[in-house]
Amino acid sequence: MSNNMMSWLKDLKNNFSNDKQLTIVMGNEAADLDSMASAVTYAWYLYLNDESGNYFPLINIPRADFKLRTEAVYLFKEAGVNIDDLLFTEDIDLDKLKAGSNLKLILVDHNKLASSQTGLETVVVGILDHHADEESYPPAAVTDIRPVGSAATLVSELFLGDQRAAIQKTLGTLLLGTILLDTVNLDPDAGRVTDDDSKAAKEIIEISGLDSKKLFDKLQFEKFNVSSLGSYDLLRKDYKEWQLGSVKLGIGSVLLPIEDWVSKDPDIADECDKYLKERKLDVLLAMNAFTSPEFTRQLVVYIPDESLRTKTVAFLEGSDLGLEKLDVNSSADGCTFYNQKNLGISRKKLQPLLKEHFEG
Ligand SMILES: [Mn+2]
Repeated sequence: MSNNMMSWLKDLKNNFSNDKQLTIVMGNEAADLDSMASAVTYAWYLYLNDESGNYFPLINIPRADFKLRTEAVYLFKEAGVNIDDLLFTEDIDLDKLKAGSNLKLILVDHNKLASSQTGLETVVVGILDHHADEESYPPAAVTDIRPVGSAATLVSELFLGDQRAAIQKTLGTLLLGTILLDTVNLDPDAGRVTDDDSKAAKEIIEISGLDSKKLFDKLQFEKFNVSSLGSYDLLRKDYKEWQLGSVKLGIGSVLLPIEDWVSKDPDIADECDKYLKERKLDVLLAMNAFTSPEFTRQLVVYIPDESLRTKTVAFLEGSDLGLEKLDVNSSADGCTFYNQKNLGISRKKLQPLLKEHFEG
């Protein structure tokens, strides 16, 4: 038996096989920090209470996407967890396991499977979640679905109940960090925290001695710290695309001033071109938004087709965005850069304007 979470994870990864009976504990497909931390810690809890159970946490995204969750990269590292020891979607063949009658599923941080995973409903045996109950699982599944601020609170309560000795730095950091980020540092004004979250967090702070203010501030900073990401990852971190008539439009939301982006990556136009071609886009926009110290919006336009570019740029410059051309000292030929004076137009508002323009 392993009583150390890090060595348990390493053993799990080394002994993993798609050909034996497993109980997979997984978070939702958005794979935010809560989903990932709750899956890992709940699987650890289940193992501590049933060593023969073969509980495996699954991070429900491809490994290459993990680095986009910069707050999770920080928290797992701070906790001492080696990302190489975690299982991601490409490591596990859920359909094969199910076909061999080798799969049981426990869902955390969601209670309805993603549309790409609905074939797995019949093997769901347990759920730990804080979203509205969609009652989309077998009646025999054991569930704890309560509207608290974080699924990590539900996992914390289990450890506080009968595995208090396990609440050391690694586990405490994962659970407390997640609860704090989800509840905006237990702030009632943010409207996320419940009494259960506060109670669990306070007990973990007492037992682990962790500094909650320091942990929250660092997590909040890392959530918006995209300095580790290159242009390709900056574009896809928070990205949406639409087919609007004959035009395929992609808009990335980027948390960095254009000036910083361009000095980080002088080849920004090449990267935009690669990104656009890979996704077969006609129009690629980046909406930059950041606070430094004032909240600021900027816009990057990349459209290789000249006639489409001329028309689209004319439309954007004549719209309510309040665009002002930005002179950027770079070899970024092909990209057009703007300051966006109208701070009220987010991606959610710009998309319908472009839909009308391209489809109208
Ligand atoms: Mn959650």
